[in-house]
Amino acid sequence: TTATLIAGTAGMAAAQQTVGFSQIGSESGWRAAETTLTRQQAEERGINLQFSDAQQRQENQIAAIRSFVAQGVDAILLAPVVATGWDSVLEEAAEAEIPVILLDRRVDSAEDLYMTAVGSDLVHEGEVAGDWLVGEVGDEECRVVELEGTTGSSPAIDRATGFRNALEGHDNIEIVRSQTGDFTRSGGKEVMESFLQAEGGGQDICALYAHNDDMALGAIQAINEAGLNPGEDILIVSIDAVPDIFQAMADGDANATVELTPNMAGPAFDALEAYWADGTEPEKFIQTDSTLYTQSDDPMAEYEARKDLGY
Ligand code: GYE
Repeated sequence: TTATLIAGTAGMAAAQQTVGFSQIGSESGWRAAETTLTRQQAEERGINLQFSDAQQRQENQIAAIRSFVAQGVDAILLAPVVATGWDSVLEEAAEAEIPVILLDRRVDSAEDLYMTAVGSDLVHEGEVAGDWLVGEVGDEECRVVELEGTTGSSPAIDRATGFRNALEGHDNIEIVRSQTGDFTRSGGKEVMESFLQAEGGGQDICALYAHNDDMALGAIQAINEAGLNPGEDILIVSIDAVPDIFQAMADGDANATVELTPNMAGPAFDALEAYWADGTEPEKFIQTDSTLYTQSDDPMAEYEARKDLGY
C-alpha cells in the first residue's frame, strides 16, 4: 500500500535502496558517460540500480516508469527524451509516493510532479556558445549553420534560444540554416553534408554551431570530405566537452566547447540519501556548471583528464 511505501522510503538509509533509471539511449558520447557514471555512483553507494534503455522512445520511458512504480522502487531517475507528455506517468509515480529526479533534460510538467532536476542551465549554455562566436568574428559578416538536437527535447529548444540571445544586436552574424541531427555523429555528418551542398560547397559558411559535440564531430568529417578546413574555414562551437572534441581542438579542427558534466547521478543520489536519512527535500533545481573551453586551454590535457570517464 501507499502507506507502507512511504514508511519504507524515508528514514531507512541503512536498508538497500532500489532506484530505477529510465535512460534515453546512447545517442552520444556524453550520454554513454552519464550511464557509466550512474552505474558507478550506484555501486559505490550500495544502491541497487535498475537500468532501462528507452532507445530514444518516450513510450518506452513511460513503460519503464510504470514498471518501476509497479515494482515499488524507492526512487526513479528520469532523463526525459522530450519535454512534453509526462504529466500522467509522473502523477502515477507521485501517487505511489515515489520520488522522481530529472537528469540533464527538463519537462514542462508542474514542479510538484518531481522532486528535483539535476542539470545545467541549457539556455545559458547556448549563450556561452553564442558569446564565444560573437567575440571571435567581431564585425565580420558571418553566415552560421546550426545542427540542432533531438526535436522537442529541452536542450534542443533551450540551446537554440540561448544562442539567439547572444546574437541579438549583432546583425553581422546570421543563422542561415538550422536542422536537427538528433544529437548523433551520423546525423551531424549527414545534415552537414546537405548544408554544404545547399550552400554551394560551403565556402560562404563562416561557422557551425552544434547542440552537441558528437554532431560537431560528424560535421567535421563532412567538412573535410568537402575539401574545406574545419576550425579555420568554418569555425566550430558545440556543447558537452567529450574527450573526442578536445582531440579535434588539439588538431585544430574544432574551436570551442561548453562543458556539461556527465556526473548527474552524483548530485541526484546525494539528494536521495539526504531525503532517506531525515526527509530533507532538495531544491527544485540542482545546477551544474557551463565552462567554456577553447584551443588555448590545453585541449590534450583536457582530453587526458576525461578519456577514462566512460565516454
Ligand atoms: O548534451 C547530448 C545528449 O540531454 C543535455 O543529450 C543532454 C544532451 C547532451 O545526447 O550530447
